[in-house]
Amino acid sequence: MNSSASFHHSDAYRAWLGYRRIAPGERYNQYELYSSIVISEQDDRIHAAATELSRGIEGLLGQPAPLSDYRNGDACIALGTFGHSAAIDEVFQDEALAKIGPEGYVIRTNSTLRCIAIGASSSAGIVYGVFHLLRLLALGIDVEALDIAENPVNRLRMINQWDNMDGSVERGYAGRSIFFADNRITWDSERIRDYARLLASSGVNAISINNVNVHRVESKLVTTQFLPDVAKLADIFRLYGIRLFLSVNYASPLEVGGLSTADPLDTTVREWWRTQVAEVYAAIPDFGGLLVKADSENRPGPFTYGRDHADGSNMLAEALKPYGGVVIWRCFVYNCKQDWRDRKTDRARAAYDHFKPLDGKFMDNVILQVKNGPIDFQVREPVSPLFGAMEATNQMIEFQITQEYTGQQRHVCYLVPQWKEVLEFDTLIKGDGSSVKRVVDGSFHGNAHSGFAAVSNIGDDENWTGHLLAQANLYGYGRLAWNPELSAEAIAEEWIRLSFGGDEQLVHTIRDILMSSWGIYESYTAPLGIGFMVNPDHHYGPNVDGYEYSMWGTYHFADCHGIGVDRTKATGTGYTAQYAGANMEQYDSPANCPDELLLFFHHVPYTHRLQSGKTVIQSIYDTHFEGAERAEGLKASWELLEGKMDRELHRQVADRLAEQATHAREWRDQINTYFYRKSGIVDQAGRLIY
Ligand code: GCV
Repeated sequence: MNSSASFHHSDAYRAWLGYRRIAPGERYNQYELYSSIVISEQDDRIHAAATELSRGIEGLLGQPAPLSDYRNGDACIALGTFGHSAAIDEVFQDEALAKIGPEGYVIRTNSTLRCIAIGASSSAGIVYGVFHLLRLLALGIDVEALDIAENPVNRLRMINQWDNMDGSVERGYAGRSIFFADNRITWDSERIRDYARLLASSGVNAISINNVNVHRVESKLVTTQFLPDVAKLADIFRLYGIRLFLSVNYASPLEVGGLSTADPLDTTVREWWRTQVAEVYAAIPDFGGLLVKADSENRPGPFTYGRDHADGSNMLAEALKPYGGVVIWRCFVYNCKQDWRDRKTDRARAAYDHFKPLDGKFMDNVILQVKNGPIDFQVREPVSPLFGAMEATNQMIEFQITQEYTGQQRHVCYLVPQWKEVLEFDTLIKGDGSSVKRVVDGSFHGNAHSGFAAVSNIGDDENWTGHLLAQANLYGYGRLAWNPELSAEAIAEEWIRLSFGGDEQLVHTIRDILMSSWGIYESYTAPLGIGFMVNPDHHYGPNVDGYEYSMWGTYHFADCHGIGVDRTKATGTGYTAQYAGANMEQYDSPANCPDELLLFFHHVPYTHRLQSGKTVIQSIYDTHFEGAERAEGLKASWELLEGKMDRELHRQVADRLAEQATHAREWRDQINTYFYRKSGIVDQAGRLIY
């Protein structure tokens, strides 16, 4: 049993599904009218949706919403799939329904019938529709004349857990795994169900439950030893429209299959995977598929056998194909230890160099999962040039909700603005309008599969995410995957109102904190696109030369002459050539490169003038001072909210913001001192000589 069970009823635990009581008055009276729920289908998922609705209404109105039979003229909320429910078919008789896809829904108020109807073509659509209606009620929206039709923009909206079966979570900052302990699957089914509710309410429809670094014990998840328990997890997620996936170790045939090879072209290996996949589908008929990290960071892969990643992934795809499953193959493939005396080898180039030549060689149920940037979830990176560059290959984007390099949930860093910037980036691959969001929604190249994945930020902490404000990233990810057109600000505001209520000062204060947080974090840590500067292994900074994969020097090449990585075509690693047209030209030129990425693309003297007019060294200095000051400001803003929420909640965030402010000063002082010395602008005694 999970240790956090006793916390189940706290506000922090309920997160954005708190359904707090609304005050008596106009809205209360309006909502009260619709407090009985009608369903006419025997379907577990529709029942789960009705239970959610009833629970939500009870929270909001203080009285339960009973399930009742449909009687024309009785006010109700009716849920059902088209063609299977009298109430639904009475309300929805128009053409618009043809536009509702497999997970879409329509919500409509029919004042004659005194009914709010949620209709969909599948039970999953009903789940999403119910969460949408509950959101409206919790936000106090008028429901007298609703007419809403929604379809998700992205087909796959996936969460990747990096949970290990020993109960630890790789890059987890919110406690232990809620899925595993002591090399077994744990049975806090209430907590897992609540996680499924949180995910479904934001729009997520897929989850891989184990770390992409798959150890021997997790390799057995696809075997009969663990499949019965995995199937129970799949049952919980299925209720909320979420399909279960597993990460697999490429060397499983060796590790747990007793074979002498994992060569993808070996017939016994292929047969072994076919058998395992058949066993998985016997246990979980709607299993989503397999997620693979291969030939990366010491993980095994097809390279061991002289095969490429198309050979490797197609072997698994073939086994999954008869069941409609997919292989999600990560493109995070690079040489771990870089010898920085060699200034041509470049980790940033690796994904494109490995995968672009394989375009067209992957089966149609393989999806390449590409990290948003070419390095590794830094606070600022350019967008990976691989997006859109493979016309005949399915691609999806990978974000990191867990804040590995963005404050580890000890600092507030609302990441939705960063993700929005990535999605809006125009790759220019087919001229204007070739945005990343169109590549990952599949419309750009007309792909069969595509979508979003992100590394989760939850654990068994009472509030799920360690830092309470980090819940906004989990919520925001799901909302953005459902609809990338939503603004970061609108998502933040929605999350705040749902989580804390509608006090306007509170809403504005928290929104400002969230919206400024990414920029603040960037400015006191690693501005100008410099990246890393964190301690080895745990990746919490500051440590200018700490990055563990640089041999013989620093990642950023800072010496007395200059700083930054030369990735230009003429004199550098040639990485800029992976971008199309004007993007390539802009990044290749130190004069035109955006300031925020200058040191990612160029090695320049400290006296180089940025587009802002400042020199690089002055900018580093000022930015760190401003960042630390603004971090202090976040703490002060939060103080003003004392008394506006539960004391414990307030204190928890106040403590983290205080730690952040202290730590921001530490970053400021270490980074500024380091570069001042390095640049020769101060001597060892700290005296200015410039
Ligand atoms: C799961 C980074 C992280 C690793 C992670 C890896 C990946 O390198 O530090 O913990 O491994 O990314 O995405 O596979």
